[in-house]
Amino acid sequence: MNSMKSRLITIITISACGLLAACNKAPDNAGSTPENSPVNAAAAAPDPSLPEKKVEITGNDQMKFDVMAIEAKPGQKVTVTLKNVGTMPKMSMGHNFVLLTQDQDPAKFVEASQTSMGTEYIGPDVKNKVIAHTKLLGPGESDTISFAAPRKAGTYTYICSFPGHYAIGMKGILTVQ
Ligand code: CU1
Repeated sequence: MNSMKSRLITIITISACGLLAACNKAPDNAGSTPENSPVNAAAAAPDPSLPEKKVEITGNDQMKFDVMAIEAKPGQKVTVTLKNVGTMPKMSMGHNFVLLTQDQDPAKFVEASQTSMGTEYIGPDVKNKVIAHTKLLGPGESDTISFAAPRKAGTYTYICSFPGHYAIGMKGILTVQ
């Protein structure tokens, strides 16, 4: 009886491993077009008991966001619209909004992303450090994204990841409290 039970457990364990292995091989959305949806575990559903927080941000040819501080409650739905109000071409003056996880140094994120033009300056090695991001926008373009504010209170940095822009000050802080 006991040996039958243990054999059964062995079989179950083996099939569970098989399933997990299959899961690990699933594609990780590494497509050529970056998605607007959050890409990591912070992509939890927003808390429906909280009102939506709407934020409109502009980015300009001076490499500045006009909104450098956002406040939200843990789990609150945040909708960000970024508009590029500049006139310079996207190739030389594109802007995006990239909200980073707390364990990511923004300067290192930018460094790891500076050659990733094909994925709008979100590097393959650091894309899992992004809570949410817009598209890279040319002059006059805008993009709107929604995400749940992190459940963990604290400060989260958002940046424009176009090379050089973060260093010049194209950044802001989302405070979750
Ligand atoms: Cu920018």
